[in-house]
Amino acid sequence: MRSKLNLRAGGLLLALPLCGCNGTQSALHAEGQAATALKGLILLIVLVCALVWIAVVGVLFWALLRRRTEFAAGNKIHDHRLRLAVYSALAATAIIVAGLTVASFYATRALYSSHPPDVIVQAKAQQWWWQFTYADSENRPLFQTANELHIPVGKDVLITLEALDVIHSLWIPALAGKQDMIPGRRNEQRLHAERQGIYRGQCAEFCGIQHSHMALVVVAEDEDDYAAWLAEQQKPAADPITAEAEAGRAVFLGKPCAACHTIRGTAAKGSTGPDLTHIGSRQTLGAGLLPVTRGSLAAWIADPQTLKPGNNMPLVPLSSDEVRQVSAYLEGLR
Ligand code: HEC
Ligand SMILES: [Cu+2]
Repeated sequence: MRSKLNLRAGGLLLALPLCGCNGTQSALHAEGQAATALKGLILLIVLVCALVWIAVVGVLFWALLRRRTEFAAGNKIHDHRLRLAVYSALAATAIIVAGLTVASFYATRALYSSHPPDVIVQAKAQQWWWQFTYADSENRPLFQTANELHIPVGKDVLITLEALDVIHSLWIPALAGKQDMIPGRRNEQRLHAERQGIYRGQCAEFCGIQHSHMALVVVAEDEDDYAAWLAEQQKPAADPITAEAEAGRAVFLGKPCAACHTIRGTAAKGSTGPDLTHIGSRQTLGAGLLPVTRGSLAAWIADPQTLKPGNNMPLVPLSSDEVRQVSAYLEGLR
């Protein structure tokens, strides 16, 4: 009974890694140029190592079986045959290592492109969210957003990477390799999505208590959808259309919220937290923590420290009416 249970538990444990393979965040579901090059390299190395393993284990068994019969016959292995075997193994090792080195050189080269990019985004990582600034072709900032990237399919996107506090790392496995974001240093990442889709990325360098809740969404869309999104995002915030949302705006502007958050077109010009100008159009809040809905906005505003303990937004005491009004206002910011 016990061993059966153990077996089952073992089976479950073995199956656990498979849960990670559902596509939106998997290096094995490559949908970007860089990710495709990396996937080829991963599969090549796994294949070669598997063949080497099979060969080594095969020789081991052969030796074990042979030893008995040889012993029985009182034979000794001839010196020159032993030497030949050792030299061939050395040569095979050198060839395999050199071959994999060349393969990884070419795969790495495919990650960098010297083309001028079609889109430039400046990314700043901080505990525990991503700030994205879209820029024009001269790298002049157009607008800011957070935790969600939109990119046009088939175009070259350059992301400049900075970190404001500790080391973070940007990793969108289905699109590209991983690149560190280091305070005081500028790194770069190229994205080139081959297919439309929504991909998930994740901070890949342990950066503190909420590291696991530092995710991002990447929406790869066709050129028209991308252009429409870009145009919407550049606009200032929509005016509230209900009395409740109108009251919510007044609460937001009258409370410390406005000191930490920017809502373009209003007096809120803070920069400690994410730009909320179009928060209602984003898929998630809290860097992938919850989907954006009226309810999750209210829950977040009422108590951000229970939903994402230790994050840098303090609890701002509001009455339940105020929470309702502010969440109505923010949900309307599409
Ligand atoms: C001391 C600065 C500060 C104050 C005050 C503050 N916030 Fe925040 N806020 C933050 C930070 C930092 C985050 C990002 C937290 C994270 O995801 O780790 C955030 C996140 C948010 C988000 C989620 C945004 C996103 O894209 O994920 C919303 C919505 C929000 N704040 C609304 C408010 C409202 C409403 C108030 C006032 C009641 C307020 N904030 C007060 C700093 C602040
Ligand atoms: Cu991080």
